[in-house]
Amino acid sequence: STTERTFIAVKPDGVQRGLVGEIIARFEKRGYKLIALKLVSPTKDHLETHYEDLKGKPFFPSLISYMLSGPIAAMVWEGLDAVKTGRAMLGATNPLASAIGTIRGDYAIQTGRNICHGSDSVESANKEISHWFTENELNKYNNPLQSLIYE
Ligand code: YYY
Ligand code: MG
Repeated sequence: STTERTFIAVKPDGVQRGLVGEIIARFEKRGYKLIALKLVSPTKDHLETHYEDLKGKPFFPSLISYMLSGPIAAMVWEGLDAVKTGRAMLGATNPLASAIGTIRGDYAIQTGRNICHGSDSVESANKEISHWFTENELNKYNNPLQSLIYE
């Protein structure tokens, strides 16, 4: 559906490297609709819940300290197949395995500094969106461009 939503975040390295605008621009230009956007410094608890499925992995502690190393640009994008296409736009988890033309494939080298996050399913997108945003922060507006993007 054209109202599918995904949670996309620019991680601390991406923010500090000045890649927020570039990443937003790619989603804007593709035709996705921006629903929510904020720069946040979440608690350790918040990040551990966000990555709770990875608790127990050897890289979990370093992942959490990486995510705590600076502010994160959190956003929600809406549109047809937003979750799957969002992941395709980010590229593979390991940037060296990401195709050129993807965000990670163009701007990152190592898995532990892969600059961005994207929900991996509609179910986790809904969970992540409500974990990072309040209902009030999810903006409701009509974007007339949608009639040019969808047939
Ligand atoms: O969804 P995605 O970010 O592509 O990968 P996940 O398997 O969910 O892992 C989340 C996050 O953890 C990844 O973006 C980097 C980090 N990580 C790591 O540091 N080392 C690994 N071997 C796997 C993941
Ligand atoms: Mg993931």
